Amino acid sequence: MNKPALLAGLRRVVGEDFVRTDEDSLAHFGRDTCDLFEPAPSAVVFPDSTQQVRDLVLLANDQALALVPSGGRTGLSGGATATRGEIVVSMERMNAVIGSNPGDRTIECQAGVITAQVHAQAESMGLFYPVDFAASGSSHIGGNVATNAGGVRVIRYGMTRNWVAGLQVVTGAGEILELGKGLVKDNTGYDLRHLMTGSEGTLGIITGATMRLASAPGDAAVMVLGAEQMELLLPVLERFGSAVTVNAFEFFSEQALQQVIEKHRLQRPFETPAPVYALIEFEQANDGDVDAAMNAFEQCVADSLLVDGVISQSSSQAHALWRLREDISATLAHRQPYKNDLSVRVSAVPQFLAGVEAFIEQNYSGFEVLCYGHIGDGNVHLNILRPHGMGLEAFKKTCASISEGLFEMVQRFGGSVSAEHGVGLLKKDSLHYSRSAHELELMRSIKRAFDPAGVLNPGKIFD
Ligand code: 2HG
Ligand code: ZN
Repeated sequence: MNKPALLAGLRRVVGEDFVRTDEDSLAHFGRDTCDLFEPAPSAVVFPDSTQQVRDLVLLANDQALALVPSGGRTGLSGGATATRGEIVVSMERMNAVIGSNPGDRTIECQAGVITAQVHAQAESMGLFYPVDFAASGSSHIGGNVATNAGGVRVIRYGMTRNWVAGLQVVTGAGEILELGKGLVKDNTGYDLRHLMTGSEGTLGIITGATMRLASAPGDAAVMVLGAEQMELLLPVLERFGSAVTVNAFEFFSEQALQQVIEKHRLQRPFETPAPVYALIEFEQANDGDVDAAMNAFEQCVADSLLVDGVISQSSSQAHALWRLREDISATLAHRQPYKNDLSVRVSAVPQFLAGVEAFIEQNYSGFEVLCYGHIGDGNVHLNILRPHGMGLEAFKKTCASISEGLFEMVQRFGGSVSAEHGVGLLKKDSLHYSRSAHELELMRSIKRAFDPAGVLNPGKIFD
C-alpha cells in the first residue's frame, strides 16, 4: 500500500485528526523508555474505541501492516518500540474509568487509564490497588497488564497478573474477546486472560481491563538499613518477616545511592556510608509493630548483619526514604545504561549475588555497574554505565556479549533473564537461557493461533 493510501485508510478508521506523521510524534511515540533502539514508525494513530482498534487490526490484516500497541511507553525492553515502519497504536484517548464495583471490589478501565488514577480511584472506594512502581504516574493500566508489571510491592501482593479480573482484547485476527468477566471462580478450560497478561502486545491489543482491589492496608513505616554485603540482606529479610508484615523489601548499592543524592541534592539516610542498603516498608497495623521492627533491627546489628539504620517518623520522611530507591532508574536514564533484570529463587539469592559480584569484578572492570532492585523477590537490576569515550554501538555490543556469561550463570541457577521488564527487542536473543526449545515452539504456535498474519508487534519476544 502506498503511503497516501495507507494514511487515507487509517484516517477512515480513527478520523482525520487522529493520525500523526510529523517527525516529533514519530520520534516520541515510536519508542518506550528503552532508548537503545532508533524509532522509525510510519504513523501514529489514536483510536477511541474497541471497534476502532478492531478496524485497525482488520485493515492491518488486509494490507499486511504491522501494528505496535502503545501505552505510557515506560517499558524498559523496547516492547513498545517501532523500528521498522510500523503503525503505532496509542491508547492515550481510551483513558476513561468505566465504573467501579465495591461489591466485587473491582474497577473497570479503558486500557489507557494511568496507573496512578487506578490507585486514586481505589482509595476513593476505601480500597487499595497494590501494584506500584516509580513510573505509575505515566504508565497505562493496559500496558501494565500487557507486560505483567511488577514493582515494589510484589513481595506482599504479587505481580499485575494477580489483580486482573477481566480483559477486553482485540486479537491479531480482529476478534473481540471478553476474558475473565470479573468472576472469582471460573474453571472452564484454559484461562486466556493469563495468556494475554505479559504477552507484550503480540497476541492481542488490550482495550479494557477490570482490576481487582485489595483491602486498604494500615499506615506504613519505612526503614533504610545499611549492610556490609548484599548477601546479608536475605537473613535480614527473614528476621523482619517474622516480626512484621513486610510490604516491600528493596535494595541498592552505595554507588546507586550516590547518583540519586548528587542529582537531587537529597540527604543520606544516615551519616556513615554502607556498601549496600535495604529499604523495608512494613505495615503499622498495631502499636507494637514499630517496637517489633526495632527489635528485629537490634538483633540484626547484634548479629553483624546490619551496621546502621533509620526509621521514618512521618509519611513525608517515609516518602523521602522511598525516593532514595525509586528515583535511581530515572536518575540514570540520561546515561543510557545497559540493563540486566535478573531473578532467581529467593532462597538462592545469597549464592547468586556472590556469583554476580565475582562476575562483575572479572568482566566489567573499567565499567561502573550499579545494583539495585527487589531483593525480597529474588530480582536484581544491574545498570552498566557507558565509560566516557566509548561509542553507544560498541558499548551495546560489549555488554550484550558480556551478558552471555551472566545469563549462563542465571541458567545454572534456574533463574530468569527478564524478571519483570519483559522481553521486547532487548531480551529476545537471550530467551533460550530461561525457556526450553519446546516451550519457545509452543509460544510460537500460540502466537500463530492469535495472530495468524503476524500483524501485532512483530519481532517482539521472538522473530
Ligand atoms: C526499578 O525497579 C525499575 O526501579 C527500573 O524496574 C529498573 O532501571 C532499571 O533497571
Ligand atoms: Zn524494578
